[in-house]
Amino acid sequence: MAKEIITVEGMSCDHCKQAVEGALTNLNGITTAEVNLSEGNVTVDYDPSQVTTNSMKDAIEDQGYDVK
Ligand SMILES: [Cu+2]
Repeated sequence: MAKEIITVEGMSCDHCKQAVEGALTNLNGITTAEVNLSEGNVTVDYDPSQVTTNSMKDAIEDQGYDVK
């Protein structure tokens, strides 16, 4: 398993948190995704053989947020 912290712009409330966490945990290979609203990032635990960080970024951007 690997861990990645992704900086996400535009998350402001609990709805944003749920949207980003939900989009990520829907991807195969992601065990947990936890948004930190005050820091503007999401910490993801994942299996690198099943999912790439690019797929995570696409999933976040599909929800309308910008990934740094
Ligand atoms: Cu929001």
